[in-house]
Amino acid sequence: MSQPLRLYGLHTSRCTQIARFALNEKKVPFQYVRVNSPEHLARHPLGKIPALEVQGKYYFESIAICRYIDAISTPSLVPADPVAALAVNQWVEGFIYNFYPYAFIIKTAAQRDAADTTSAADNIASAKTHLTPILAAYEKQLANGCGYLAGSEFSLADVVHMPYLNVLVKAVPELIQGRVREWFDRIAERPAWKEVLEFEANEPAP
Ligand SMILES: N[C@@H](CCC(=O)N[C@@H](CS)C(=O)NCC(=O)O)C(=O)O
Repeated sequence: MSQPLRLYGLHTSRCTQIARFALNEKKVPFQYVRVNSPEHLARHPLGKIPALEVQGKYYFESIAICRYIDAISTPSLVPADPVAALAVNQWVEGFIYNFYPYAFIIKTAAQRDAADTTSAADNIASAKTHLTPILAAYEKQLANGCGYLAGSEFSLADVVHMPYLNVLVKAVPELIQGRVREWFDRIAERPAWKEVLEFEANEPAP
C-alpha cells in the first residue's frame, strides 16, 4: 500500500468504532484523523463519520469501509465459500435493517437522558419493544453453540454489532441477557475491541 489509510471520525461515534474495530482486527495500519468540523463535508457527502481516505480519495459507510479493509488483508471476516458468506451477510444486513435502527434510538435517547427525561424514556421503551423479538432471534441463533453470530468463526457480523451492543449493555442491560450477553462478553475479550475502548476512554471529550 503506497499511502497509509486515513480514518476520519470521532472516538464517541459507534460507526467510527465499527471501522476501527475492523482495522484493528485485520492489523491494517492507518492514521486516525479526529473530525468535528464543517470541512468534513468535503469528505463525506452528508458530512457524517466515518470516512476513509484511500489513495487520496474519500469513501464512506462504515460497513463498506469494513469490507474494503477485509479485502486487503487476512484472515477474512467474510468466508470465501458462498454459503458461508451468505450466513455472515444475512446477519450483517440484519444488523442494518433490524438491529441498528432501534439500537440507534436507544443510544440517542440515553445521551439525551439528562436533558429531556420523559421523551428519552418513551423513546427507549418503544425501541425496547421492537428490539425484544429481534434479540430473541439472536438468542435462538446463538443456541447453535458455535460462539459467534454466524458460526464458529468470528466474522464481520460480530464486528458490526459490537459498538451498539456496548451501548445496549449499559443503557438497557435487561435486554442483553443469556447467550446474547455471553456473545458480547466473548467479543469484549478481543484485543482489537479493547483498543477501541481504550481509545474512546483516553481521547478528550468532543
Ligand atoms: N450508516 C453510516 C452512518 C454514519 C453516521 O450516521 N454517523 C454519525 C456518527 S455515528 C454522524 O456522523 N453523526 C453526525 C451527523 O449526523 O451530523 C455509517 O455506518 O457510516
